[in-house]
Amino acid sequence: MFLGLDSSTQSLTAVLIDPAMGEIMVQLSVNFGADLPQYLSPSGFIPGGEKGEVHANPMMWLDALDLLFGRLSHLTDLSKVKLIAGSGQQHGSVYLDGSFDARIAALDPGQSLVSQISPALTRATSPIWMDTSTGAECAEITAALGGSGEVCHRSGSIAIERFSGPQIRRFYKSDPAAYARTARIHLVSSFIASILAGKSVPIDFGDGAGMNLLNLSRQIWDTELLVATAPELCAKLLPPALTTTIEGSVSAYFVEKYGFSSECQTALFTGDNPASLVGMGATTPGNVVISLGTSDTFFAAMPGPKTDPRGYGHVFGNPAGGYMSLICFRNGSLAREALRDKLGLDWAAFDREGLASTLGQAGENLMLPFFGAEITPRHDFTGPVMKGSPEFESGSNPALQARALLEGQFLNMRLHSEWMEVKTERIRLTGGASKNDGIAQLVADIFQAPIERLDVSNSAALGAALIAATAGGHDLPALQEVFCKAAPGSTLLPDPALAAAYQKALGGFKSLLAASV
Ligand code: XUL
Repeated sequence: MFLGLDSSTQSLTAVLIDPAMGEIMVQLSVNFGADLPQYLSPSGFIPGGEKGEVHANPMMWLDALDLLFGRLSHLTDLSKVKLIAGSGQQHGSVYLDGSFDARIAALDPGQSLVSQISPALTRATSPIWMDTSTGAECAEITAALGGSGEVCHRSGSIAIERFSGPQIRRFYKSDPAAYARTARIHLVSSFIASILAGKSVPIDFGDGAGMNLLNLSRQIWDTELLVATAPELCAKLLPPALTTTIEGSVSAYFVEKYGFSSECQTALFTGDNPASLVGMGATTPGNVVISLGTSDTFFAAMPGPKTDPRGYGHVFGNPAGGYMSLICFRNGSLAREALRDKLGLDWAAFDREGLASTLGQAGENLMLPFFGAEITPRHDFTGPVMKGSPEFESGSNPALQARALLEGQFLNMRLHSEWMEVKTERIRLTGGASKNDGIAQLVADIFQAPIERLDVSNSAALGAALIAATAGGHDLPALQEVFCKAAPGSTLLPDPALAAAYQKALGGFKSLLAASV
């Protein structure tokens, strides 16, 4: 059996798979807020941060690990686990002194992880991906490199507030003495992987690319970016490595305490988005995952390290080899809900029947579907911009606005993923709104690609389990055939009759955007 762990913002999840049976044997989560209330982090982070700071207590992640393994060991025989891999929320960073490596090499199973590891922290809390406090540091790194284009070309993204490099710089500037005491900087992923392995292990290419520090095409830390970020930084990071690298046996702490076999191996951990790409069965170019949530995200495999010339998209390493894009759209469900409420509609207006009443006007009315600040494209919108028939613009026929909002969201996605130059052959739709057949059909029609929906609920943890099995010698495409199947009856085909209308609408959308920002 192979174990995948995912340490996400709100929970730590385990997925245990048996490739021979083709089955998920156990899925279990520890919820940080509900299960570890002593950390006062109901949503997985410390509330009330100032100036855009969003931090979490890294010891909470370790208590969650002890709790999860304790519960798992009652459910299943962990001695059957051959290999463990995992993923973590991207960008979060953990700061440790020179005692960390010795501490994790000699963990006493009679004590908790937290009691043994917490003395090694040089920074009590970890900035996580929701943190937006590093605007000044992003500007400084960008200036040192000679502009955003250069940072993007090297690292796969322009300097981004939540990315680990700018966060490291902010720590160095605000507490240089603690920074100097820091011997190791880990990501959430490599921190947990190190504890399992009983030694500091590298950051993988998937998660490492979310730091503004990795040279994407050379797959090594980028000297100029390191220098622009903070002094002596290279010495605090191990050289990055492939996700499927096996690091050795699991630490004796886990063998003695939870019954893992001393032969159980550990692989590197990656970011939750690269792991989701694996768990959604989308690691080969041509496959796209669109996740519909509070924000919408678009991610897809890419063969080469191409970057977004406009700097909106990010490029990470693909655990299966090659690269992947990640593009976030802030106005996701938030915008769908805002329009629903504004027009007094219910969700039926956004479903198959509601949308059928306006099918004749597909692509005819245009909406820039932004109810507030957007990051793709980056602009402080104050409300949607509309261009079309009077009954559309006035809202006298609300169904037209429901259609145009959804069309606008997916035309915007199509427009802002063109830089990848990878033809979309299949889209796997996930997240809350993906169950809506009306929305799913509209996505199929706009991208002119079939839509599939999977029965997968923990795609990052499943992806991690598949990475573990792959590192253990199994064939990833064969595993994905079994574990990442489309749910029966979930596939929708595009209507070729709408291709021309949406091609024209894409041009109109682009012009309207150019005129509005
Ligand atoms: C990606 C990002 C989030 C985190 C948390 O850039 O910030 O998706 O990985 O899930």
